[in-house]
Amino acid sequence: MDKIVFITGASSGIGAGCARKFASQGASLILNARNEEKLSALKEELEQQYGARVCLLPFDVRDRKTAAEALASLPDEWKAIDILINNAGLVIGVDKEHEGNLDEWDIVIDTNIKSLLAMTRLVVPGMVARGRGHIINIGSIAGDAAYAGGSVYCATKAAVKALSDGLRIDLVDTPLRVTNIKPGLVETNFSVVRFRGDKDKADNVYKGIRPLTGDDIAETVYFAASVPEYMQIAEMLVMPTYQATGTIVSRN
Ligand code: 8X3
Repeated sequence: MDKIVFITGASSGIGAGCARKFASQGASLILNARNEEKLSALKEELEQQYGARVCLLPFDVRDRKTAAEALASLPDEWKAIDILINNAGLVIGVDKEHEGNLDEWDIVIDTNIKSLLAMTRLVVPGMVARGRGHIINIGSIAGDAAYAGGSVYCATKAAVKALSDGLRIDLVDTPLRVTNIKPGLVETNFSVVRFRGDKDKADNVYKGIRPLTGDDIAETVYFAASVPEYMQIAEMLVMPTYQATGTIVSRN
């Protein structure tokens, strides 16, 4: 795949899985995350393992000004981004809507919604001008229906669905494509952050079920990116076999 792929939140989980998958298929990668050390290690791995071309853009996606400056600073040969994977996202806590911490929710809302929107706003005009591009948003099964302890997170992922659908409408007269990938139970650092670092509680989320991995989701992202240009995968809901909805899971 001879494309330039820009991935936010690329230092671990689904983002790192996507980096590996796209690198293995010959894509050139612009990798973003806050953790510069992890990004550098991933760059080295991708260069050694796949001979991939990798450019690092470490910044916090919530920092709009730095994001704009970082993208503007890209060398010319990296500017024509073909695929934007809006992956950076998180949740903190499982509090009830009327009891939770507004400052934590600011972080969740700012990252999952406003940063995704900002990256879209920064990257998509160039795609429109070039007449090619694909925006792949990492939504969630949580965007389909609210569940206990997930109110704000579910709302942000419902927003990702609306932003994906809205962008698809806005781009309907262009060759650009928009995809919303909605993972169910995927074992990454996600639950550790949700439970504020409590590894035991995080492990419990995946107890008695074989969860998906970041690499599994990366396969679906790559599939959406590699179907013929006349085809647009609008959405994909992807979950373990023993999961039926955001809350119905068969464990043994
Ligand atoms: C993460 C999946 O099951 O925690 O988006 O809602 S879940």
